[in-house]
Amino acid sequence: MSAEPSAAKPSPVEGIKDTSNYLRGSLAAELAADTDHFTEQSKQLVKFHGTYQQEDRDARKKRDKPGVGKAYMMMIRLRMPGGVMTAEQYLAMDDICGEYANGTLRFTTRQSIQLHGVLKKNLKQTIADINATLLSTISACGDVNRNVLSCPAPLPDAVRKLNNELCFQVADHLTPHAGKQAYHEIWLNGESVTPPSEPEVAEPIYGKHYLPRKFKTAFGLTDDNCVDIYANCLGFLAIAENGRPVGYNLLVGGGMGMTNSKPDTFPHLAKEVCFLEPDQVVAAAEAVVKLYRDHGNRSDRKRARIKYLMADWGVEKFREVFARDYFNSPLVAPKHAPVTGLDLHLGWHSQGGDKWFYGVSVENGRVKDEGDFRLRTGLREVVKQTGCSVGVTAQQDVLLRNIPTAQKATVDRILAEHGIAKPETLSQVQKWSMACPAIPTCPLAISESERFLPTLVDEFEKELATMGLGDTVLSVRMTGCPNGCARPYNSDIGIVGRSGDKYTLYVGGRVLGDRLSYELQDLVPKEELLPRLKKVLAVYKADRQPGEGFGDFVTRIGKDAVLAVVGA
Ligand code: SRM
Ligand code: SF4
Repeated sequence: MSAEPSAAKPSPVEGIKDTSNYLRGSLAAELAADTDHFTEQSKQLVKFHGTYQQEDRDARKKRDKPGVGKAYMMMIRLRMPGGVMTAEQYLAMDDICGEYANGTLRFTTRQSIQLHGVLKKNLKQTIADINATLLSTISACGDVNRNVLSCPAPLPDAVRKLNNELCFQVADHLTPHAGKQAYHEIWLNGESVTPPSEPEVAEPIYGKHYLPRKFKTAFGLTDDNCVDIYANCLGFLAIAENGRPVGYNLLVGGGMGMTNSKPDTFPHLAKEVCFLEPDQVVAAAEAVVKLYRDHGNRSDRKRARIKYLMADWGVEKFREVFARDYFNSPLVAPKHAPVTGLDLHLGWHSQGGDKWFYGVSVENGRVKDEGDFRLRTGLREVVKQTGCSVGVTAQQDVLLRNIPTAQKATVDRILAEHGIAKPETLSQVQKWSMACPAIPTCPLAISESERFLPTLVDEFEKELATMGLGDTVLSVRMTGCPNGCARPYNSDIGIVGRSGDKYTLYVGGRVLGDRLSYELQDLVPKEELLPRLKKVLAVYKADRQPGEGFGDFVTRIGKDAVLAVVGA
């Protein structure tokens, strides 16, 4: 199936992919050169291999001095389908972050781990060391299918088991073919391979231009939407009958990012396309990817995600093209399957038999040692002493898995000795909050996020407790720009960096992740965020219906009523 003819000029990144010889470009030569950064072309290509070129933005302030240039550094992102790794792999990552990165690990909102601050001269060795543990970074970034999500809680049920199996199958199936050979050549001194000239053979799913933009896939559960399935390009929502998996609703077209200067960009939740038998899942994933490959926008990268195809076409046209040209099969209507819950999986949970897992709440996903709070060392010690496997959740938390009953007390002791709080002692707002890294590493950040949210949450939890709302489950998500990496547009409260110390305030999503919020106010000074939210919370407390969540309340009373309360 060839792409629809388009009069619009392809974006420069399309040219880079075109001449890259399946993601090779001049990466090998540039890696070998004694420079501290990559050229613009390689900066784009290196993403497909799981790493981004960044600069230390805090160091920018000193750059006025003569002779001081950019402090370049690389961020490395792992490919970890379902967010799981063995004890050995986790310990190796911990070693690597100490040796080559900034001494921290960062659990991401897509069940992965990022390393920050790796120097280019150490990049090849770092990626080789990661691969030596049988982990990889391939396709963690770039215009391909990225890390596939699936809940890592090892609970003994058939639906979760199937989700995890299919998560691995889809991740494998959508891994680039020629791109994988390039990865081995460049990073692992693999044998040099000349890819076949026909894209259908060299790269049978993607072709030589790969996808128009990034592509994200998740496997979800109706009673536990911890993967935030509606925010994904492609979602498989498990349908169960009597605890047995019977199939999946196929969801397409979720995404969060938007650009302030472009009103035709927006967050969008995935739409239901059809119902699938489990053995149709891999073929359906390939079909959606190929449809997107051929019909996605390749000229304007700000409007290139599959969510715009879904929004522009509508579900009916999407279904028609999908069934006729790609899936080659009549579609079965999706089942009625609303999501009804989300579990953070914190604290102790039985896995059945003699095994347990323990969920640790990790503030904004950052694993570090700081004063008496020694999360990095504490997690390392637990993993070392128990040999437990590790699961990263899409809520930036970590599950320590497969712990025998006899070792539960050891785990509790180690965590306490390292100042790691029990989840039951944390406030709801802290447990349900997330922030993206933003400044100092993210080049796109306009405002602080990970370094600002903890202060705001501390004040917020005090206010909520004073108001008698301490037990309210409330998701607060902050990002340093409108790209939406911590998914602020479907949470109860979203705080999005707009201009330095000013933020756009969103309200009206909810923990379930199945509804978008609305923009309440723009350019809110950071010191005004809490006072304004407090006014709304007071009305919420007085006027809410039994069991009504904050996001539900502000959606019911509507924006005008909320604005009348907030004033300003
Ligand atoms: Fe993201 C770009 C961090 C999840 C939407 N994201 C970036 C970059 C790589 C900045 C860049 O392009 O140079 C950030 C690196 C910052 C740093 O210093 O680490 C970055 N994104 C993250 C992470 C680490 C945030 C976190 O707090 O964990 C998440 C890594 C996920 C992973 O392991 O793969 C992360 N990013 C997301 C999500 C959430 C999700 O997928 O569930 C989204 C919203 C969903 C979506 O894709 O629409 C998201 N990131 C973006 C966008 C907007 C894309 C768009 O088309 O709208 C960008 C900007 C871009 O791609 O140009 C972006
Ligand atoms: Fe960077 Fe913006 Fe993503 Fe935050 S939301 S990590 S500031 S791109």
